[in-house]
Amino acid sequence: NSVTVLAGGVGGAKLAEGFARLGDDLTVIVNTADDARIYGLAISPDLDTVMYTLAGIANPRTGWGIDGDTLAVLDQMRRLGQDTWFTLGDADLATHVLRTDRLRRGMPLSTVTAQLAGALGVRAALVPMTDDPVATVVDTPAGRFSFQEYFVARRHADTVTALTFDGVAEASPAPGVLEALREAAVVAIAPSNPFVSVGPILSVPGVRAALASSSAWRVAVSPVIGGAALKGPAAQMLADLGHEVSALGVARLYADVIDAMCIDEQDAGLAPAIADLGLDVVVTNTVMGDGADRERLARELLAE
Ligand code: GDP
Ligand code: FO1
Ligand code: CA
Repeated sequence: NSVTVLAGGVGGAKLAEGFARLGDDLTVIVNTADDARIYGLAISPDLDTVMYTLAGIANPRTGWGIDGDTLAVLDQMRRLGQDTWFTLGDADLATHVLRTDRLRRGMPLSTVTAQLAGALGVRAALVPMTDDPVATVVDTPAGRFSFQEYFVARRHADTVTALTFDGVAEASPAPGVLEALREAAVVAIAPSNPFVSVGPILSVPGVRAALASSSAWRVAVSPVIGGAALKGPAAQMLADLGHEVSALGVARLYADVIDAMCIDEQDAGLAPAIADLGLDVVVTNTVMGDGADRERLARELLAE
């Protein structure tokens, strides 16, 4: 089976791990609109979350960062009077130092990512949505914030009035992205945030059209279960931006580019309304705890 997953960070990484455990020929296309520069270093949180998860070294408590990492550098940054709201672990910093150096030498992000993932033993193809700079900007009643300021520094507490993906109109899909959408047998949209994780990927020129016309079987897994997100601002964003806060609200966002919607058994009652959108509905346990859960969900999707 050749499988392509569209992913943000934590939710994306979990489903990608499920497919990776099945040993499929796997490509993961990852959001880069969360990328930030901190202490001059190029940080790609969603790429690193997927990379560390597939490498088996992710922090299981947070989903991001490296398991067992320490904070000596961050502690020293604080002594040096720096802001330390973004928790960069010592081992994690090695990734950012190497990425920053290679980008500065002119290497595309997709090549940097393939090298880092390869060095960590990741077998799947890990591909950024684009090699070009794209940055999510969040408008709120308190002002305009970069994505990480909104999400981490302000703990995604602000009402979101608008989202802009700066640079996306001028961006091109990274090498392999369109092919992975067109040539896969299955394309899965992970249970990632539809607005700030999947939204940027689908906004890269050519991506939405490639998915819309792909002959792959296309399925999206809802990140909203029982009207709530398992973590993060997905449910709040649905509400703030005027959508129904449910798996049906998510299904409506994707209806024109998917064949099937996978929802949690808690939401079985929404199946008829989702079917009315012209979609097949897969109802199962979509809560992914350990690796076995992730693998089971991936297997169930492939069985459809
Ligand atoms: P981020 O970039 O780290 O914020 O992560 P993503 O955008 O990839 O995923 C965030 C979404 O994942 C949240 O809306 C969660 O509700 C959803 N999520 C996390 N874990 C699970 C899970 O096990 N099952 C489902 N269905 N959704 C999940
Ligand atoms: N998320 C947090 O909520 N707090 C942090 O301090 C934090 C640090 C961090 C460091 C490296 C990295 O790769 C990711 C990190 N994340 C942190 C996660 C990440 O920024 C967010 O989960 C996503 O971008 C939100 O979509
Ligand atoms: Ca993210």
